Amino acid sequence: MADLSTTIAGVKLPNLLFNASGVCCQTKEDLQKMVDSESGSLITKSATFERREGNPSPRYVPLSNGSINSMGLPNEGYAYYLDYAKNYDYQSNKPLFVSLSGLSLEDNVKMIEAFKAANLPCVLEINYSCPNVPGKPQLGYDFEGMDHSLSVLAPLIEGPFGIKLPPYFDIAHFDIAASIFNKYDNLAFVTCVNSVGNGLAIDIDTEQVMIKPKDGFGGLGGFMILNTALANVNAFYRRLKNKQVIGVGGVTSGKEAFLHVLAGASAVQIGTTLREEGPGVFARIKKELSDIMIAKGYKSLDDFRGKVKTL
Ligand code: RRO
Repeated sequence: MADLSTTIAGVKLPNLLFNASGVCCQTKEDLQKMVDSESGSLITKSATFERREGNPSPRYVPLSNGSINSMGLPNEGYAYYLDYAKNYDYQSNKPLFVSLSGLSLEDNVKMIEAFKAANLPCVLEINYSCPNVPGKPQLGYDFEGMDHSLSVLAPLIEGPFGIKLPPYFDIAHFDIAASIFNKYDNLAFVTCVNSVGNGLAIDIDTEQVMIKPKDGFGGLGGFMILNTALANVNAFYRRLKNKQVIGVGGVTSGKEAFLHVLAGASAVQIGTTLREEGPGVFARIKKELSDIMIAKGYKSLDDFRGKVKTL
């Protein structure tokens, strides 16, 4: 095998692959499946201050080239994940990331204060990009709001942390977002991308939308968003100083994982393919990526990270 190890926010991962928050990570049983898999790390479902049921079902549907979801932030409440993080065996297990998605800045402050008081070696990923809570626009598209949130949360967290971003589609937006992120020294990584928000899937036979919440509107994931994901990874890789990018979107095989690293990713998360295939996906994609690297003569991720050539 080629060397697939990486370091994120100063934490060493035995390999670059792990789950995208939201998949296989809501309950302790889900998280144990991630621990038992060949992933290099694991991340919890985005937590809110209180437990949430989420939106009515059907709220996730696989499509021919990806998926659509409007889960609505179902989670056990932050205290559940804090308890999990407190009892996690950091010595003998892979690193743990915890995703937080407060419905207000005050909720994020309260959750972060609780994690800080516990003084744990887990890494926080603050989710600025859930597209599916009715009546709550995502902060990732509100640059002033995101800057204000970071100005409060970054000093509070103190240590290295990351943020989960929505996809951006305009060069001006990459520039504005990067100029904000570069102001915060302990913002160690950005995770690009969350699902492409508010797509619509329609069944031609029934002439019905395919998921129930929000009249069928939901976040798109899987192979159909690969090129949007690669663009966001590369755009931020080029613009961010002393920060890392975690790539997510469209990874179905070692090939797409390789492309994410070539675009600049230091780690790669898997969402839709994990949901459809189960945790065995990590062993498969590790092997496929290693085979590609060996065929190309690359020994480690550093040999080709961010080295995509332009014409
Ligand atoms: O729970 C969700 O509906 C959800 C979240 Br929090 C997110 O960040 N991204 C997504 O596609 N779904």
